[in-house]
Amino acid sequence: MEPAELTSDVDVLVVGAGVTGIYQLYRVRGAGFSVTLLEAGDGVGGTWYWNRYPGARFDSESYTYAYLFSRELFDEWVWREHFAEQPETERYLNHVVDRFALRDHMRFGARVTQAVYDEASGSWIVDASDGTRHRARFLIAATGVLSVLYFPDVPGREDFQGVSHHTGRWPSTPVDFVGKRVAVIGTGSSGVQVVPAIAADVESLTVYQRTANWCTPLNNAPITPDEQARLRADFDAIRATLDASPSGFLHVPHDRATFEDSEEERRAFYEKMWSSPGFAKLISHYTDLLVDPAANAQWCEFLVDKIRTIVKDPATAERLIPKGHRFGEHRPPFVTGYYEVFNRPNVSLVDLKQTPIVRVTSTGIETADGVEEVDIIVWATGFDFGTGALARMGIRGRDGVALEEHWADGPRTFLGIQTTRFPNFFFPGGPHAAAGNNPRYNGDQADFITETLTHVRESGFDTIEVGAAAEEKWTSMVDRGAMSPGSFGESSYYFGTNIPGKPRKYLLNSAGRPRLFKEIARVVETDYAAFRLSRAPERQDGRTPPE
Ligand code: NA7
Repeated sequence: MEPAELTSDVDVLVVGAGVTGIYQLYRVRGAGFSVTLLEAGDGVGGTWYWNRYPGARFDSESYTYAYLFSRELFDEWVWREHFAEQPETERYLNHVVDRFALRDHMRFGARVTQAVYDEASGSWIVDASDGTRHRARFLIAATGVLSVLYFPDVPGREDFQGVSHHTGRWPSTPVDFVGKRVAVIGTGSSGVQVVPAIAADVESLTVYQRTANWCTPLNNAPITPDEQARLRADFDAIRATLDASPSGFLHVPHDRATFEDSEEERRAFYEKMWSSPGFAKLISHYTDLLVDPAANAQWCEFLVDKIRTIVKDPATAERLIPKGHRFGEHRPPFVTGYYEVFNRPNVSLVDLKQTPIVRVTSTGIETADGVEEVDIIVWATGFDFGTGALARMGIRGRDGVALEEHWADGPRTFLGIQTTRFPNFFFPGGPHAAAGNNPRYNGDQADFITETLTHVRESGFDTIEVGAAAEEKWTSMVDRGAMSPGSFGESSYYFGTNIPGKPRKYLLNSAGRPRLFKEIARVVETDYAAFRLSRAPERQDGRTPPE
């Protein structure tokens, strides 16, 4: 295929200017490749560009989520809070892009509509919604796991005449909540952030909850000048810890199991956990929290007490208590004043298991209990996780095979970065990435992809494609790991269960970073034996491509 007119003809095309795409661009530039980055939005940030709803913030510590590749960058950026709000994160990512002169390589408002592998030249032809066409030897989709919105198929959604936004496509002009009647649908990590952030402004707030979650306090705080100084002094140690941590956090694992402690000690420990920051409640918890149902139940009992103590109306408290799933079975949301909000006279909770939504009308939401008239609907109903964006980009590999067909029964990958039949195509931060602090794991993948591209170039080849055996081994390792007791449960969206018709396959890799590191080391030791490297037919010069 010969493109009519190319806007860019480069070594590498990166898709997505989120945390992973920015870093990938930085790395491949540093390795001397020419590169274009296409971004659908009008600015950088990816998740942190689109999810600008009130209350959106990190639940990984700001300085552990941030880039660690430059000490100067780490030193000069002053995070205001341990868990930064979206505007601060967006500012930070813009700062990084400008500081490292990456913006000139980026094209905004350019959503990839099609990416076709051209076998003869061993390159990708990529079309974007702004009418541009690009050719690149390597295509790297850093399109994120939470970028395709999910709207439930509720009758009448389009009929609503008021203001309506999904948390994952929040407008850049502020939404005025003051004095408005508001419905929030969905109580995952996004819903429980937005609810307390707007409760004081609105006239009324109705929260539509289908599944109650085990919410625990985020325990955010400003970073004091002393802490700022310590962070800077400890940069090397922080980086070393984060580079080695299985989940990419600084939290220190605990060394005791639940029933090794007396009831009194346990209670004190649970209080300590309740007051601990973010993911410490998973990582620094008793070692058996996620593997021993009895241990998990003890902690849940403690949380039930907390909910009943905080929420004054017993009926509301009961509805907020999760039923039928243990702590850690779903992605735990971390909250600031969420349960407390239900003590406000203007906030009410609808349990959709009792009274499901019948339809959205032009003026509100109808359940079996009648119509609740509202001015604003906030859809906090989640995303087509993991594979959503990749399956919608029109990616066509060898022999025109569509990625979404290749993955019709669920994703198949090696290292969560490549799949067979799609040479020179990589997807850091996509399906089969680890659970944990995303930038750390995705950064590992982006690093390895950069080394791989360099290896291909230095070996005089044009194309690289993972072999079927490596893909099968990695994919079955992921599928087996999904059944391990420490994994998220099958009812979590990490299995695609929130999307009707989506194959029920685990979309994370519960073996995490240690397994990734091990396999990368093996790839390097075996001189990339897991992959097939070749010369593009157009460039073979009569030489036989290596087997
Ligand atoms: P989530 O965690 O997928 O939450 C989506 C919420 O929307 C969840 O409460 C769902 O209830 C609810 N939902 C989904 N479909 C419906 C219907 N049909 N009716 C009512 N409610 C529904 O997405 P978030 O945006 O909150 O968080 C995504 C990630 O962002 C999070 O994991 C962090 O990594 C950051 P359900 O539980 O399915 O019953």
